[in-house]
Amino acid sequence: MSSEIKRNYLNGAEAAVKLLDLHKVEHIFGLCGDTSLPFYDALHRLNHSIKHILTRDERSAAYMADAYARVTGKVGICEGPSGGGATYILPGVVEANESSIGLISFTTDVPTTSIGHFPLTELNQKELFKPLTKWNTVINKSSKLADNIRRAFKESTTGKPGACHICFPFDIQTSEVPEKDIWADKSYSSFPSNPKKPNILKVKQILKSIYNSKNPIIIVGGAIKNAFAENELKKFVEKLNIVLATTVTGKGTLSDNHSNNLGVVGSNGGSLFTREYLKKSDLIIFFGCRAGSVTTEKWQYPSKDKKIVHVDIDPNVINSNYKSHISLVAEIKETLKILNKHVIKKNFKGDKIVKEVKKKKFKDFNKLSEENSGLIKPERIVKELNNVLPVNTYIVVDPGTPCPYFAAYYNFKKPGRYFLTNRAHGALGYALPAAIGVQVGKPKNRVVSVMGDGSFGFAVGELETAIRLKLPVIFIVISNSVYGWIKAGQKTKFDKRYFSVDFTRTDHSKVASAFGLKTWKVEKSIDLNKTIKEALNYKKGPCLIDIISQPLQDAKAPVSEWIA
Ligand SMILES: Cc1ncc(C[n+]2csc(CCOP(=O)(O)OP(=O)(O)O)c2C)c(N)n1
Ligand SMILES: [Mg+2]
Repeated sequence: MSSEIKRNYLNGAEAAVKLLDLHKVEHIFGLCGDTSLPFYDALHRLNHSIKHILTRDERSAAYMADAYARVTGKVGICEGPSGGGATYILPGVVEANESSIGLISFTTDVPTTSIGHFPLTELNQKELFKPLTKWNTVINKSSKLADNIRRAFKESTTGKPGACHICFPFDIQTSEVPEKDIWADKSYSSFPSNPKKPNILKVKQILKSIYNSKNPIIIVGGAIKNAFAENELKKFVEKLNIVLATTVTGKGTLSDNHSNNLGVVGSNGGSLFTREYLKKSDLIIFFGCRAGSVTTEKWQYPSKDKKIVHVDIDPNVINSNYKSHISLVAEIKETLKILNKHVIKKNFKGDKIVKEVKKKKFKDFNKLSEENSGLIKPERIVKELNNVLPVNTYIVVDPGTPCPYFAAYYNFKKPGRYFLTNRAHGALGYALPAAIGVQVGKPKNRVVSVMGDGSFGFAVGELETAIRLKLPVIFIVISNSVYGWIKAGQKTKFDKRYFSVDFTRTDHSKVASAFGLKTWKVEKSIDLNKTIKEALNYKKGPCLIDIISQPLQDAKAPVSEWIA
């Protein structure tokens, strides 16, 4: 029996485990390290309801926690050790923070007493994470541990949700923490919590401004899905029969076949026809949307002279890109509830407008998706998945070919969080680990991860995690042996001076087979439908379909601007 177990007090590592358990944490994604040993030992020995998901890279742990949080609404928890663990975990922490996703990243560290004496893995974690998180701390006294953990839950879920970071030095993990410190406010275990109510006068002004407009359009970002406010939005849209558009992140807030849903606008997944309607609009209503470069095609559409109404929980977003005629800083679900209380029935003919735009938008897509000759077109991949996948399937997509194609053309038949992608940084290698996070959070649903071959290279190691956990994720690789998005940028803006963008073709099906996955390689369009059906019927564990595809730079992608 170790000396640890003979102690008659609670140490920091045990206190942390108990506090996480009290905050209703059920899953932690992470990777072990020397400085994390007391924490792992506490997880091993104590009675709790937390499952630790061992990952093969801390970057994946953070992406998994991010995606898990996106689909469950619970705070995602990831962890990694000092030094390399802390630097590797960063991309997912940043992605969550900038996407307003509640996440806490725990990293461990060398003992506080060794700082400044060149211990292996020494790193100023406080300064590293500070600009990249909503709140962060290095716990330097065990008496502060419980307060710090409670604060991280509160910060990550209130106001504009975001990512927090706690650094947990080795000696803090082994020091005494008083039992009386162990309590939790469970209202901070999911986000958004303590939502800010809107100013009623502003709500009435917004309604008046909508009634006075002729061609209004609502553009929503990810906030409505994050707040589980899809029904409130639907009610509001239907009462006005107004056109609704979304950012890429907001895709699926209303079902794609809802008669008022114009779909995604912007340079990545928008179309000339969605842009045309935006040009005609005389009032743009942004709900929970940053109006960033992609949504607005670099702030061209809507043009700067349009009348703008902007509602967001983050005051920094308002008036940053557009001068608002009315602005409101409030939580979006609360705002929609009050809007619905006061709104009167109007008819802006949104259903008719959307029908016409969609007819034009899908014309080329439908034709291309039916072609059987040549390399498999991205349009065909979207069409076959649309035809075969059940309505409550989660789809996680990477940048490159997947993002614009699924944003523009995938038809989510149910509203909600079924579409995930990393639009804060758009870093390659998100969809593979994120799909694992989704599957852990939603074990009863099917999850499909669609990635470029570039992204596959970033994340392939995590196939082992999927097989170890027997997660029935369907991985799809769009194999074109090129960083296609960048090659398309060279084609359109640098006069086809192709440079350092092509790579050799990997046999992704063989690689995945070596990890133990069931795999298929598809080279002909006519084989795609039956292969996806087979993958769907395979439920024993993860599987992978390697699709030899038309390179993005040769395709007719719904992208108006390749250089973000
Ligand atoms: C970490 C990271 N590095 C570089 C980029 C820039 N980038 C954007 S798209 C892209 C190419 C994507 O290639 P691939 O995954 O093969 O998809 P394809 O475009 O070929 O469909 C690159 C390199 C990025 N988004 N993320
Ligand atoms: Mg590629």
